[in-house]
Amino acid sequence: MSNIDVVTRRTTKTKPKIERPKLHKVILVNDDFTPRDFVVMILKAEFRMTEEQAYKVMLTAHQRGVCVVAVFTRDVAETKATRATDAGRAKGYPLLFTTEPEE
Ligand code: TYC
Repeated sequence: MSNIDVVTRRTTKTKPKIERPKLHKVILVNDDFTPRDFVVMILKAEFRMTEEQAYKVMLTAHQRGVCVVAVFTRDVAETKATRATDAGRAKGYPLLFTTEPEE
């Protein structure tokens, strides 16, 4: 290719916009019926918490009404909240985990 053939192309560079997926909180809701030990057991099993972490989260929900358990992408948060709520329901407890998007 000789120099005379060299053409200048206009290139429009579009910067790919990679958005961070919004994180969602899993929230533990207090009730008057689910045994404390059962709440701790579910927190350990579903959210991979230590006994100490799970106890603190359970106690915060017990005293304040709700406690943020952890944050995940929406799918993971919803799946974990549903599984944990269903585990309570299977034993006849009204244990409830909800999700909400982080600001
Ligand atoms: N309040 C329950 C009790 O006194 C224990 C409990 C704690 C239940 C937290 C739910 O999210 C909860 N047995």
